[in-house]
Amino acid sequence: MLMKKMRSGAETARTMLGFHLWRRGLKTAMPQQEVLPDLPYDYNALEPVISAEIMRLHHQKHHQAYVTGFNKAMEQLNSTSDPQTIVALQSAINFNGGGHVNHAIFWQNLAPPKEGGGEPPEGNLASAIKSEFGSLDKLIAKMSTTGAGVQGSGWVWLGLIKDMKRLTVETTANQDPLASKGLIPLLGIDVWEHAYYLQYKNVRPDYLKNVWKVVNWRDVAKRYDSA
Ligand code: MN3
Repeated sequence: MLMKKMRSGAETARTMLGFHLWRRGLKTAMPQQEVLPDLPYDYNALEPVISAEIMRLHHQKHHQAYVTGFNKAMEQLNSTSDPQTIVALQSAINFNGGGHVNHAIFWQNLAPPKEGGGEPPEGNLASAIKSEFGSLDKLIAKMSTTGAGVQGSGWVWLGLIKDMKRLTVETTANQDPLASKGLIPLLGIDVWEHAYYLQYKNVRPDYLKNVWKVVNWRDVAKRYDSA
């Protein structure tokens, strides 16, 4: 009898707590917070192409800052109905949200050589590259030249024009995602100085010459096949 009473007391408490949380949830209905995704390899796994120091800072500081900035802006967005405030928040959302999206792709686009980094693509993607650019080497040359020419901070991309099923090389400024050009991102190379400066100093073309040794074409091909 006593046991039954205790259990029912605990049940009541749980129910009340649930109701309380449910009410709080209604009041502050908020999208789930974004979190920094883990790297799929160790910080030093891309050496000597990209140093552990760069990878650690790039992931723990830069990517984390985009995640934090995006969450903060979304929190502010969800706690206001003032149009001026909402409009003013858009650039923070685009910049930080774009940075989060772009880096999440970038980490997957890379792999240590012992896990397939630098190995040429096979299958449908290999055929598509050959028919669009002539050869993988020509695509690499085109992306390297295009990436070196990005003024200031930005990205060079291999993207897909979905309705035509055609590949294209494009750039985006700052943290604009490739989707802002209506394209599907397959491979993105970060050409912000923070991606290479500690190791390559001002010589961005050297970074762009070496980065291909750690490009994960298997991941790029998977994105192509599932697009
Ligand atoms: Mn970056």
